[in-house]
Amino acid sequence: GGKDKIDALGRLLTRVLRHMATELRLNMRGDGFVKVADLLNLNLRTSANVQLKSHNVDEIREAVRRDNKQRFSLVEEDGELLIRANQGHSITTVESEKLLKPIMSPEEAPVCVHGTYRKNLESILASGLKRMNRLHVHFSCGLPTDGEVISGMRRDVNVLIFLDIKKALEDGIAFYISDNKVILTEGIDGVVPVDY
Ligand code: HQG
Repeated sequence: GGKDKIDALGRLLTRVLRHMATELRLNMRGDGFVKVADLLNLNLRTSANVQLKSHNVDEIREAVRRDNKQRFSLVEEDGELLIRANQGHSITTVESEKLLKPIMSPEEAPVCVHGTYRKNLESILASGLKRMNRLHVHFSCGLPTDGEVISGMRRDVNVLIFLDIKKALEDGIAFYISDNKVILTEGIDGVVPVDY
């Protein structure tokens, strides 16, 4: 039905805006925004087998609205509609300082927790939290048990790693918060050491 098509559109938007802009030669700004018009011109199909070209602006708006983790931002500038993913990027076109807001004090992030899986734990405890394919290591500012949908970790994680963000900030590691309240860091060369 229509819902499934919109969900499939949302999943494709996530992939394109976080990971594929460069290879698709999509014109993306340092703050991650691209023109919706450019996006709708791409020769891609959603998992519902719908051509991106046969979707329209209203359906993009609906996909953004329906996204439970508020993964996207839409803005209008100079009469043009722009869209971005709020976090989760692997493409290096985006710049942390332009996409995200710096965290200045630990009070801005009283809880900072990374969700992962038991199979990763031994490796994490040996080598720290790595950003892997993304630009940042991701943390949530709350727990799934807080009741709300939490951005920054998956629903099925079975290990929670709490970060001493106060200590990390004191040691000069930069942290940022996205529009959908995910806490992000490049750590030290992509790694948050075990010390924290
Ligand atoms: C793990 C989704 C072994 C890390 C989520 C994670 C989040 C290590 C995986 C966002 C490791 C990377 C980010 C080490 C880290 N050894 N494993 N040294 N260091 N890992 O997808 O944090 O929901 O790149 O624990 O919800 O899982 O789609 O990062 O398991 O918000 O908005 O390596 O992606 O966003 O996986 O997820 P990812 P993530 P959305």
